[in-house]
Amino acid sequence: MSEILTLHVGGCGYSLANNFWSNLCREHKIDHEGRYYGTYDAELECISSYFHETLQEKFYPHSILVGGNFHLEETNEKQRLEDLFLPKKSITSGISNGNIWATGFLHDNDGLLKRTQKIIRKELELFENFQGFQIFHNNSSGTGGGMCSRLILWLRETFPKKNITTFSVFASPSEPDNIKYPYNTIFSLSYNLDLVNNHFCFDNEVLWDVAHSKYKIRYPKYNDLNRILCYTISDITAPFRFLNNESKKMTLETFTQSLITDPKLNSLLTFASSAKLQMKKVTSPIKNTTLFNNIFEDGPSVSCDLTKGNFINAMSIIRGNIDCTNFEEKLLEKFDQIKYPYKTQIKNSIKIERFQITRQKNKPSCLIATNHTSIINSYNKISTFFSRLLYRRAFTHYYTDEGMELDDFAESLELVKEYSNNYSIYNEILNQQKLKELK
Ligand SMILES: Nc1nc2c(ncn2[C@@H]2O[C@H](COP(=O)(O)OP(=O)(O)OP(=O)(O)O)[C@@H](O)[C@H]2O)c(=O)[nH]1
Ligand SMILES: [Mg+2]
Repeated sequence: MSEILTLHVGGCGYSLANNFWSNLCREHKIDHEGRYYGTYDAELECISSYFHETLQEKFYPHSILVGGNFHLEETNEKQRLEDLFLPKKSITSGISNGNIWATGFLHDNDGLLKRTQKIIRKELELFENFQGFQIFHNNSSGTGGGMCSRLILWLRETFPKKNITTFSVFASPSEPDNIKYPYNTIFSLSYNLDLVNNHFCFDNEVLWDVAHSKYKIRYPKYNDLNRILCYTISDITAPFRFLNNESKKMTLETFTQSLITDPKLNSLLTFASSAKLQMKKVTSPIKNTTLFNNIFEDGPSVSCDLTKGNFINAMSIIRGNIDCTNFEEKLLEKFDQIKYPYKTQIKNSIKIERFQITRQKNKPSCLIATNHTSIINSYNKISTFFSRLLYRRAFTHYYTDEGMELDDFAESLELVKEYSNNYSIYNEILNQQKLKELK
């Protein structure tokens, strides 16, 4: 037993719960009433990381839903999710924080934070060997941004030794109803980066592009983006839910150690095997060459220019029954071919994990989770938007009316810039090493 508690915060976090838990139930063969219907030992071996088993032999997610107002369509899936979650684990306030980080951070509307803290403590009483938290949220809003930052602050103070991983969705500039997103995102980053162990970044704009150009969905909706995103998160969580080919289970701590060498460089991005592969009707086993050729096709999970940065660490999570002979060499070749630099360096820091159970029947997948210095392109872009808004004092009254000061804006921006600077310095060190090697 080594339990992980997932927290789904805000409208986006809640919607992601829907897709994420549907995937987990499918992979572990749990029906909507929480009953196991599978036959394969591997499905149950490590299920206690994510599911609690009751005396009646029913399985419930280790998960809490927290949010102001939910915007999930009335679908069968929603019903399925509600059946699966005990009602007391879904906490709502019925009030939106209006896309203003300050409202969520400074005011505990309807006692949402207090109620969440209480229910977290209660949930943890059920656990024997609690590992840490995984938080699903959008960091560009009032609840998923502001209230969640407050929650993370509390979690870090209350459980200083426990691992905190965030799956953070970044709003896209083209989303019309969130013009304040640069403020919200920078405020969230300025708190969270310092407090969490792993910060996985996903960009709504990138997800939209993949849905549109690869899945051929003309007008992708959030549910389409969430489906793609949760495929990735299912793969990221596979090492905690299944034994690998060497019959070992990974903990949040060992996962973090593999990817984060310095706690100040804790942002991660992913490459997932292409959407094209997921759409393909499988009649015969997919060859590993097809898998390799597809790994980088959809690009990284945030928009950044990888050719200008360096890999720090990478982990490859391969699922399905495929021939992995010389996988490492082929992967390195691929890195080299597409001019993602630093072949020799990545060779020393890539970890490969293999699992038999796939996300979907007969569909192998490969995910690369990596700590790459170019992640800061994305932070720098948002910082620039933030500075432009602040220069004009645009929308600042939404925040000052809630109790924030203008100095807080500058301070948050400075903290994020400092963080980015850590990555720049490290990038420069790696460039120097590369030059030395070439000489
Ligand atoms: N990928 C994805 N993004 C979403 C989804 N729902 C909302 N978003 C994004 O999240 C941003 C904030 O929306 P919400 O998550 O509803 O905000 P909230 O956390 O509930 O916060 P408040 O509404 O301010 O209380 C939006 O501008 C979108 O960028 C979703 O289901 N999937
Ligand atoms: Mg909302």
